[in-house]
Amino acid sequence: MGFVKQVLLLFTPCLAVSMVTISPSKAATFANSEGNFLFTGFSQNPSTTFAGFDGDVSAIAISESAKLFTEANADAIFIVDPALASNSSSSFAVGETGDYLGTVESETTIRGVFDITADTNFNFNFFGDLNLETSIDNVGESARASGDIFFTLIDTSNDTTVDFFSLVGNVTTPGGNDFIAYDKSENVSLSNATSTDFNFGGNQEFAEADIIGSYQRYFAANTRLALVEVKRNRVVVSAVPVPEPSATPALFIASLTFFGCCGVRVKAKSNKPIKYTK
Ligand SMILES: [Ca+2]
Repeated sequence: MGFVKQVLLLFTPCLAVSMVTISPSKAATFANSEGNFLFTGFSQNPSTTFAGFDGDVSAIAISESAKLFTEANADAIFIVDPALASNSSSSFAVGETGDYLGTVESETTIRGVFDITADTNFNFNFFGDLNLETSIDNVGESARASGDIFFTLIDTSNDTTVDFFSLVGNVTTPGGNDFIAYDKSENVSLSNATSTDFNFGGNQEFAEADIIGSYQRYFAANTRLALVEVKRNRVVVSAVPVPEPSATPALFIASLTFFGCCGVRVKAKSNKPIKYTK
């Protein structure tokens, strides 16, 4: 799967970056969600294709000392002849000092429509990976990384899903709700090389999956079949003031008001580039 990752990273542009002065070596919170997917070996070329990607970042300083960085990357392509589709997206956020909230979302979508003639086997291969990582240092900090990848095969004559594959994961630090799991329909096959790995608990957590599989289905009648794949990667990092145990309610209210008044918002949004292939 290292190969798939390397190939896809070659053409993954940075969509958006937002930062409030930072030197990542001092990172206190960290979250990364990255996914890659590749479709090859189609038994026929598509009639029409679409590939799109999007990213959105936000870095909000709650206190004046806040330092954080957020970045979204995404790309997608669907080549018609010979048919090949791939997409890559990542969301990354790191916070260093102060109180802050950083959020990142990246998304890719590809779609190919195949006109399958009666009495034909339609098939293709797919490779994918999803990597989620989180890390915190102190009480009051939190990091979350989540991602989902799914593709469906839809009979466009009646908009019915005939087959599907899904991969979903979430890691939250601190706290539970950590998982990574995949599901599929009958005509989707996964190689024995497909694997998941994770470490849940503590201040550093991760979940990852490497997917290798294939699709094959016999179509007795003429069928217009759409392959639609959507991939999303999200991260959130935050550090919030931790009230002193001895603080009186009056002091706590005063500190909330202080942070509210001094909040600085820095936001960068992508120009939502959409790329079409013929
Ligand atoms: Ca956790």
